[in-house]
Amino acid sequence: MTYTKENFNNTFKEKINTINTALDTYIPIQNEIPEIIYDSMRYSIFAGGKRLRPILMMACYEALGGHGDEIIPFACAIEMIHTYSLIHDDLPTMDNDDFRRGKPTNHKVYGEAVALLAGDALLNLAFETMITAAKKYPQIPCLDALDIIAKASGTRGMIGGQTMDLLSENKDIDINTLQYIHENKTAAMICAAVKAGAAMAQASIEEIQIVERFGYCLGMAFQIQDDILDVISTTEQLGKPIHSDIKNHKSTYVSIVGLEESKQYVEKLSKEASDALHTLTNHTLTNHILQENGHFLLSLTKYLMHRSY
Ligand code: GRG
Repeated sequence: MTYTKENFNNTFKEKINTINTALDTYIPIQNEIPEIIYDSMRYSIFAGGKRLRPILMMACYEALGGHGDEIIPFACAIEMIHTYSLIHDDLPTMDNDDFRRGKPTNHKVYGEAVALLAGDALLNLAFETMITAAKKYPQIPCLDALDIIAKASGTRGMIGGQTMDLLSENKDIDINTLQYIHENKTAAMICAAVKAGAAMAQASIEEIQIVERFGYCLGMAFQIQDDILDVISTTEQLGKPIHSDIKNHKSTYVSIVGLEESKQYVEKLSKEASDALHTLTNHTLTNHILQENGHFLLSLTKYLMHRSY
């Protein structure tokens, strides 16, 4: 099945609903003290993210033959880690942003100390959620997924990228340093999402390598598109202030190689991501359900390349 824009949007919304329903079960609503920490965690988790990483993980899992709800705790966990990183990134000690996902940032509502703890709590809850699932489903290679996600969110992944980003503020960095930042801060978690999905589906080493290539190219394209949107989009569309990179004295693809070259690079990376998926759909994904998920991933790649928020 090839996705029309309408079909794609509907399927995307269905997948968001699945994730949101599951996330709702993991964070207590009321009657558990201290209430403020749960309120603060829920505030950012349900502030309206695209759920890109969990959706990618689930689609890869299903495209490579995985079925059943075993993937759901891992998909929710990666969204918890992503949300923690956004809460911390917005803090005054980091980017000092007032809006995220179209709403006041966590620390603007709950104060810096609670926002910091809410981020910490989401990170802990992510690992607790995955460990509980690993104990429940001994027949699934859950530890592989845990390993992939732990590494990608650590110092050789997202935190490494964020640290280099901080060190690079107010400096003229070269393209290799920027490449390191983008690869680690953003692409690592996107790549981890698809790789963990493939690993849990017990994909072959060759399939995991193709999926990894797909995730890397998609993650880089996604971040460079983010650099572009910071320049050409609007605050209303993005749900956060534009020109934040300039405000924070950060180098981006646009500031280093210019807008046109950045757009061309996004196209090149998106094509490479799609080529990787074609390899999977043509040679590996043998039945209807697997192919359908492959086509969904192709449409998602196209959608991300043309996104305006
Ligand atoms: C603080 C440890 C730590 C890490 C921060 C992810 C990150 C690293 C910072 C967030 C700020 C930022 C611009 C990161 C680049 C990646 C990116 C574009 C994140 C936003 O992801 P989306 O668009 O957000 O998937 P939603 O809100 O849709 O979930």
